[in-house]
Amino acid sequence: FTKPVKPLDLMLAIDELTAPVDDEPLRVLIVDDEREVAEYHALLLEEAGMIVHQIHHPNDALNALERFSPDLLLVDVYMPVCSGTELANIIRQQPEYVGLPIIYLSSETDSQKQMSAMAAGVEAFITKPVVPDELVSAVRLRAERLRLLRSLMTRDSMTGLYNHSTTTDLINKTLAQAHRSGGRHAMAMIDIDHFKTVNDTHGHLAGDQVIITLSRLLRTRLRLSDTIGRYGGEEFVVLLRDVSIAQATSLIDGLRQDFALVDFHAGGVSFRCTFSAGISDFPNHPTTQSLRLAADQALYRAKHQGRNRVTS
Ligand code: GH3
Ligand code: MG
Ligand code: MG
Ligand code: MG
Repeated sequence: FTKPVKPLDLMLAIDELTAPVDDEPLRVLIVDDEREVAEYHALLLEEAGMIVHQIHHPNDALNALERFSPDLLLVDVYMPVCSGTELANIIRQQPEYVGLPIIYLSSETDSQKQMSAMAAGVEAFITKPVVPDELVSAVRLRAERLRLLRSLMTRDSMTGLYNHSTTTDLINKTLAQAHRSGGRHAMAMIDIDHFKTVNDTHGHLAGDQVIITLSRLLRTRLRLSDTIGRYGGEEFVVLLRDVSIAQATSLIDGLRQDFALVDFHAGGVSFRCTFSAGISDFPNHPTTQSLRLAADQALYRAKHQGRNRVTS
């Protein structure tokens, strides 16, 4: 489950690594009772590279929001049972969707009705029939803005990894799911060795480069389903899904060996760095806190046994 990478590759594409907006396609949920209209709008957005999910009944909206997790909602104002305005009101009451952009679609041209729709927390009003380019750019602009805001809130700007609180949230979610459906996972706490000395000897910028390189190693070698977070300054936490503690230990140990071979350069001097890691496993340790404690204790042993090693 690892992708091989040459140490040299790690130094490349730092811009890509730290770019705050990921390149996953934008996701749009369309709520419209008229199937043909929804289908046409979906087609326009899909042609622009977005992933679109359609529902035709507003009662399905909350469920679809949770399962599809869109970056934007495109809602028809006139629907039976529940109007688009009512739907926007309901959605705005859910804390997790406070920032979700909503665009109304309607043939309504009465400005008074548009105003009351905007008052329900809707971002924009587009009248049908839509001008294709206008629809696409209105959606893209707002969905990308949400992506950027989300990324600023959830990621560490230097490495692009999840920040401490997001990492904890994601691990909590993974464990809650594992409690329901089974599964074994492992946690790794990773800490760069003698990092103070790296900073003191080679300067803070060189230290930053080491942190960024290790982040890139983690991102390129672990799977998308693994959660990777920058927990503190030069400390990282990884939740590896569906692995035994033995598999996790050998995987992280492979990363340790490769990282130790990376040559860093600062002020005409080249140097190398190592890290130590501690591993714990679920369900042996059933909560984020107990996993973290066990991994921390293992890390402490790795440091005391001489560093540059992985302990469980
Ligand atoms: P050990 O092997 O025991 O982990 O030794 P250490 O020197 O790495 O110990 P410690 O964890 O106490 O030191 C961490 C240092 O990392 C202290 C801090 O100045 C530095 N640091 C934290 N965040 C950053 C950062 O973003 N950039 C740089 N350059 N240094 C950082
Ligand atoms: Mg309608
Ligand atoms: Mg350290
Ligand atoms: Mg530390």
